[in-house]
Amino acid sequence: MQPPPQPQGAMATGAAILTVPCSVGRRPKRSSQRRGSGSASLSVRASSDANTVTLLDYGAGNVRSVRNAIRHLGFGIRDVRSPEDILAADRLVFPGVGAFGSAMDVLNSTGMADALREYVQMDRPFLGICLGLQLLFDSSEENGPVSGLGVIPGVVRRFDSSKGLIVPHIGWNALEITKDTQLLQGADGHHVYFVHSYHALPSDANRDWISSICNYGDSFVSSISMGNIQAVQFHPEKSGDTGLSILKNFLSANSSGAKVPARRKASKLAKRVIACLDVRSNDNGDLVVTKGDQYDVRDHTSSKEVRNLGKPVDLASQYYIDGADEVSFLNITGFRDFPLGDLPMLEVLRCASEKVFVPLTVGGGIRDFTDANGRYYSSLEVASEYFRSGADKISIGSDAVYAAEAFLQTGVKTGKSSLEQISRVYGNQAVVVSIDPRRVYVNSPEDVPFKTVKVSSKGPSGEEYAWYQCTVSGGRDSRPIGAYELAKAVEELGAGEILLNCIDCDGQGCGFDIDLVKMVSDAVTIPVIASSGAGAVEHFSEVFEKTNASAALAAGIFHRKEVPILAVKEHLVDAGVEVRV
Ligand code: 1PR
Repeated sequence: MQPPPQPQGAMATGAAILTVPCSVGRRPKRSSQRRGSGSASLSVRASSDANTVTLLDYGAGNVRSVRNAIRHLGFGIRDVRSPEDILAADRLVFPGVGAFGSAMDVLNSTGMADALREYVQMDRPFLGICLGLQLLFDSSEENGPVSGLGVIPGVVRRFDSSKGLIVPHIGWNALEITKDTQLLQGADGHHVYFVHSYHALPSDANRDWISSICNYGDSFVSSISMGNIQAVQFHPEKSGDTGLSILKNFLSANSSGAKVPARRKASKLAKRVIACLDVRSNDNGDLVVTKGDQYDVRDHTSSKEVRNLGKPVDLASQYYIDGADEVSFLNITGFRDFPLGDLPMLEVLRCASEKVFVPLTVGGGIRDFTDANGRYYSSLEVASEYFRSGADKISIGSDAVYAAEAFLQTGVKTGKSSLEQISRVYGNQAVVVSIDPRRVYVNSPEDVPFKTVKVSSKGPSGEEYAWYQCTVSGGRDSRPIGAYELAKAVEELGAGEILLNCIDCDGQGCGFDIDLVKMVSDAVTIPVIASSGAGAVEHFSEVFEKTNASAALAAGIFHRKEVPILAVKEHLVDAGVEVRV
């Protein structure tokens, strides 16, 4: 396994040494009590660079997006390497990543837990993000119960999916601001991006801390604020302009907040519109965005060239500006090439993540691999490199099909498949399974051992039913498993989301395969992204009205500039579908 990502950046130099007390408290003391009284413990280096923020990256996952957003806003980053660096910080950002229990293990064993408690108790500027909020609480049920930092009374619980609630909570949701804070100025009425399975519960004991709540199944704590201590459950670094302005409110003490009025007040979890870029090298060796018709990406002319619809980073940046809620890159020849040998693709991710402040997913070629020199790479290493290069989620295609087949045959979860390993280390919210099914018509459900649907349009010989046969290697090989069976199996194996393509509909512009999307989105409790076939704005409202899809993805209509993303969003608003505008 590849070592966890290492923090980058420089440490403070030439700073003065002070001493501070080491004690634990629930409520930070006001700033008049900063630095000084009580028994000496950890040394503090005072630094005064107003444009530098200290980042606590304990190496458990990817915080590249947070780094990119901070740098984009014009601030430098100083990395924490020891507890003393925490106490020396003028402004500390703590983007917690990974699982609650392992994060606390690292913080306790390095002495950083005590330093964090002390920093917070002194009421020094602090911004926790996601797990960085949860860790402030007394305890979490994740891998536990596990004790947290104990700064805020209360517990962290898993969302309850037993009544059909889709978990993880992934997407753009609305904040209900309960306390006037500088941090959230400008955020009222806007959507922000969440991705988590656990949440802090509001209670009488922690009411004073809460600055906003959010509703998903139940109300949960979406941000806290007390003196200089702030934390948010959502990801400001992935929440577009709204998130960047929240981050700026924290980074520049004098920022007044972006007072951009919401075009429409956010009220609940929004349906997402995702732009997808199928990427591969063309015959000249240039990495291009291409687009297939039923997965055939070559021109139907004598040249048979790979269609070239633009440059990956340029298109991704444009889609971000145009209002895409997420951008996906699929390395469509990854199944035959080794992704870590594809340095241009990794560079694409790095560059895109510096410009795109909504979630980035990357897929293609995530599997175990032995290169020409006999060096073995695990799928976890491949995924880790994608995460390090700027991906927020990775997407697994072919390898997930093999894992699901093995699981359904044996009934045993070996824990060794790429899907299981990656979701164990990075969390299931970071793992998408991409399904590439092809419709197979049958006369009766009894004809096949797979789940069928009664189709809306009969087959060529009048068949009334179909099953959806999964494929691997970009549709080249068909497998003995249906999309329904695959979706349920990968949910059990740890997938956090399903990207549901349909080879028959890909590039046809005739709409999503509603029968397929409904069947799969009704079968699982993880989010399903409907993909393939969008040709008009009405196709998006149709898929959201008729199925349980959480997001809809399109490629061709955006690349060919036939339908702007904003037109899709405006149509969805008119149709009464909640979206981020
Ligand atoms: O099997 O783990 O290496 O992953 C390969 C990935 O590459 C899979 O996610 C697979 O879906 C994708 N892929 C492989 N070959 C192709 C191809 O097109 N020849 N693209 C391919 C899949 C489907 C969507 C497309 C939608 C929307 N492309 O990505 O963007 O169908 O298109 P539309 O709006 O134009 O209809 P592995």
